[in-house]
Amino acid sequence: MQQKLNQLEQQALAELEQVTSQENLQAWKVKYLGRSAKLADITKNLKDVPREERPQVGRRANEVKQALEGSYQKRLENLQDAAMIQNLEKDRLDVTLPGRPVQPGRLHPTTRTHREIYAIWAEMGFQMYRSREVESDDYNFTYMNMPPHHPARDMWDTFYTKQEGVILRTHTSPGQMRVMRERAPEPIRVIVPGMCYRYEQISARSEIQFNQIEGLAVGEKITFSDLKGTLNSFARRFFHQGVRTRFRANHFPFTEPSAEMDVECFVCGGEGCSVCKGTGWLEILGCGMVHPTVLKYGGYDPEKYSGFAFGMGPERITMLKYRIPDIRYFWANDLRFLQQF
Ligand code: FA5
Repeated sequence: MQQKLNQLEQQALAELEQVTSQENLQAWKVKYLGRSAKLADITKNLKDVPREERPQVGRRANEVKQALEGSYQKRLENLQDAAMIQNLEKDRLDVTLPGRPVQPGRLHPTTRTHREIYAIWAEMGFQMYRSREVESDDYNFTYMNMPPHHPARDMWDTFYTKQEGVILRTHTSPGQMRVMRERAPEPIRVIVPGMCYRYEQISARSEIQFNQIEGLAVGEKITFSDLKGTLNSFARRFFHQGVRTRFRANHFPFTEPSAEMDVECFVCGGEGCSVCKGTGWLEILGCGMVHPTVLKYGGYDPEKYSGFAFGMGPERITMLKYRIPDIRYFWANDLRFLQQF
C-alpha cells in the first residue's frame, strides 16, 4: 500500500509538470485530489488495510495529500503570474508617445460681456443682486404695475408652471421689487443679472431663454438727467469714449416716462447699413423712471423718493459687439463658434 501511495505521488507530480493551462490544472485537481480520486479511495478504504499497517498508511496518505495540495497551489500561482505578465505585455503602453494636446477652455462670449458690464457698474457704485428665476405672477407682473388681466402683460409671452401663480420670470424687473422690499427705505443702487424665459418664436434675434441685466437706483431727488447721464457714462465705458447715444420715448408699465436707448451703429458709424437696418442706430436697452405705483409696492413713498431703472440684453449687446449674426449660436455649443472668442 505504501508503494502504491509513492507511485501515485510520483505520477501526480510528473503530470503536474506537464500542466500549462489553468483548465488542465483543474482537471488535474479533480483527478488527484477530487472526491473520487485514487487517493480519496485509499483513505476511504483504510478499514480494509491490515490493522498493523493502518497507522503508517494513514500517515503516508496524509503526507501525499498535503504534498499534492502544496504543489497544486504553487502551480496555480505560477500559472496566474504567467497570465498576468502575458496581459501586461499585451496592453503595454508606449510611454514615449507624445500626449494629445490639451485644449484649454475659454469663456463663453456672453460670459465675457457679463463680466465687462459687471465691472463697469461696480465702478459706478452699483452692487450685484441675484434674484430668482422662478417667480410669482405677482412679482413679475402685479407689483410691476400690471394687475391681473391687464393687456400690458401680453408684451411678455410667459412660461407658466403647473402651480397656480408660479411662472418663469420673463424679465429681471421683478428683481427690482425684491431689492426694494428688502432695503426700503434705504437708497438703492444695484444691478440684477440673470436668465429670463419667454415663450417666443426662436429667430436670429430672439431666444426663449436669454440673459438680462437689470439696473435700479432709488433715492431722494433722482431725476431723468441722472438716468441719461449714468447710461451715457456706461455706453462710453463699454463701447468707446466718443460713442453717440440717443433716447427714444417708449412705453413700459413699470416706468414713467419710459425710453429705449440706442447707440450709434459702430459698423457704419451712423451712415446706415444692414446691421442697423439703415437707421444708423442700434437699440441696447429699455429704461425709465420707476413708476410711483411700483415705488409704493416696494415700500417707498413716491412723494419723497424717486428712482430710475433699466434692462439690457447681454446677448444682443454681444451680437453687436462681435457682429454675430444669429443668437442661436450662443446655445448651439459649436466649438467652431466658441473658439473664435
Ligand atoms: C424688458 O424686459 C424690460 N423689463 C426692460 C426694462 C427694465 C425697461 C427696467 C424699463 C425699466 P424688453 O422686453 O425690451 O424690456 O427686453 C429688454 C432687453 O432684453 C431687450 O432689449 C433685449 O436686449 C433683451 N431681450 C428681450 N427678449 C429677448 C429674446 N427673446 N432673446 C434675446 N434677448 C431678448
